[in-house]
Formats: sequence, structure tokens, C-alpha cells
Amino acid sequence: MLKEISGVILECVQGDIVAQDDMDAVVNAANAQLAPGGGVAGAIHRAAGPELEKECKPLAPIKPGEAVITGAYNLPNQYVIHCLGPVYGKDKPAHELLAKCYQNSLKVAEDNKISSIAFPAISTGAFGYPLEEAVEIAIDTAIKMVKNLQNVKRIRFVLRSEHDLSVFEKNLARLSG
Ligand code: AR6
Repeated sequence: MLKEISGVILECVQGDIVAQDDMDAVVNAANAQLAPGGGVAGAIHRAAGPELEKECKPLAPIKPGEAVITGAYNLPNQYVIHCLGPVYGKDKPAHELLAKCYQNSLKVAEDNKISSIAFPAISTGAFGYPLEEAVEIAIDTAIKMVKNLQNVKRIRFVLRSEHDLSVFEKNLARLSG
């Protein structure tokens, strides 16, 4: 599903974050140490190769809501933007910290003249954020940002399961445009 708002395309697809060949940047649902780990972070580091971890090391640790950028090595993209989501029930206020992830990642993309960026559903795996709430935050934050984006023209949300995709689609469908 796809919506165009203020000249920016917002879309959601079911798939794998490491297979977004047509995107300039992919976002990593990272850990504070920017180390491989499981889930999205594991998949990104596996696909990118060991050079990614080397570039990440001096940039760590990062705090919840923070985003940093690196090269993408063997991934089919130019950049990886690593973002630390809040651990649900621990890092507070969770809502604000999750919104900051999307704000800061989009800001980093904008500053680096990135025109297309793909996000996973940050914090909704190992970090336990309830999907429905996380989806609302992701979409609301992106909508608030689009008016101020000059370089970013396409924002894609990549969901692993059909169920997660349907939750995103329901939320995107509410937007006019
Ligand atoms: N492509 C797209 N989405 C994925 C993929 C993939 N390859 N793999 C998982 N998901 P998670 P978090 C979905 O756990 O909650 C790691 O161990 C998944 O179904 O990757 O922010 C790190 O090292 C879920 O909906 O990220 C951190 O310690 C969403 O992506 C910690 O997990 C996020 O799941 C970060 O936890």
C-alpha cells in the first residue's frame, strides 16, 4: 500500500529489510553496542559482512532514540542508519523515545541527501513494544516530518509477517491522500 503526502511517498510492504534493493538506506533496529545480535540487527550484519561491525564499533554506545549512519558494505544499499529503540517497560517515556527513533533517522537521512529509506518496525521484536501502538507512532511521526523533508522522497516500512503488514496497512489507509 502506498500514500503520497506533501510529495513524499509512504508505503508498507511485507519482506526482509536486507532485500530492499531499490532503497538508498535501510534502518537497523540496533542494540546500544551496534553489534550484530538477533532479529533485524543480525540479518543486517550478516548480509553486510564484518566490515560493518568494524565501522560501528567507534560509534557505540548509542542511547535510546539516537541514530547514527554507516556504509552498507555488501547490502544492496548505500547506507545503514542504526537506531536504538526503547525496551518496552524499561526505557521511558517509551512513546517519545520511539518517535525520536523515526525523527532522528529521517533527520540523518535528510542531512546525508538520502532520497529513499526503509524502516523495520523498531522495538516490536526483542524489545517488546506492542505492534499496534508502535505502528501509530511510526506513521504519525513520519507524517509530521514529511513537510520538512527536502531530500527524502520515499519512506518504506518493511514488515516481516502478513499480520504486521495488515496492521500497518490499516493505519496508512486512514490517511487521506
Ligand atoms: N526484516 C524485516 N523485519 C524483521 C526482520 C527482517 N529481516 N527480522 C525481524 N524483523 P527486532 P527490536 C521484525 O527484534 O525489537 C536484536 O537482537 C521483527 O518481527 O529485530 O528493536 C538487537 O541486537 C519485529 O517486528 O528489533 C537488539 O538487541 C521487528 O522487525 C534488539 O534485537 C523488530 O524486531 C532490538 O530489538
